[in-house]
Amino acid sequence: MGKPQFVPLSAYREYPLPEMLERARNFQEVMERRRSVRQFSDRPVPRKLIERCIATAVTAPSGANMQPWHFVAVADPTLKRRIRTTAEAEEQEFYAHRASPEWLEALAPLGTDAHKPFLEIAPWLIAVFVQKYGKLLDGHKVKHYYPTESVGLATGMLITALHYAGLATLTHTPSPMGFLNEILHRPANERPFLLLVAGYPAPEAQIPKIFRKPLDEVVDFI
Ligand code: IYR
Repeated sequence: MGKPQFVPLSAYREYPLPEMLERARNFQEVMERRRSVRQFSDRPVPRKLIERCIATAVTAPSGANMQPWHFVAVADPTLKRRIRTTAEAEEQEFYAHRASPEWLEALAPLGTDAHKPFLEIAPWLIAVFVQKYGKLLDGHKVKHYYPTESVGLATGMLITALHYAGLATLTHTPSPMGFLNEILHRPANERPFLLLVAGYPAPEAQIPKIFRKPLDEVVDFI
């Protein structure tokens, strides 16, 4: 069994309370400007920017610190085209047959359909995978704890990092997504979690007129 080892919490920084409130307010203002975007520009985004945002995502907490995630950042046009073609075929099935009437009704205000040109236009598609279990070099399996929750946390931080840097994103879940393992050559212990589309928004980008629930509806202080 690994013995715990401890080091001082030297990276923690305390701020005076007024400064904390100011920081929290400023960050709220930044995050309130985040919206999912479905019309992207083809303007290139350098790899180093995506890499930095992924480096932020992997600071997320994870069950037993197993870090059960894998990210594949795709800029290659041939791969993006394959992903688009395959995703659109699945989405056509989804919209025509698989989705329940109730689901289609819930999606109606978003104005989505099976047409996904952004999968080819946006400069980056970041496929996020959950490792259901880990694999040692000798092939032994390592149990992962709360892998889905952990990858959800990392993905939230990735979306935040990309937005904070100044990029637009779309959290995209073509269903089912198993084809991503095949196209991106990911092993059987990994399950696609979602596809994050990232880039500049198209100058003419429009977003659905939808609203966030008011805070008092989603929070109780007791
Ligand atoms: N995957 C489909 C449908 C879809 C599902 C949910 I849940 C959304 O929030 C949005 C869309 C699509 O991408 O069109």
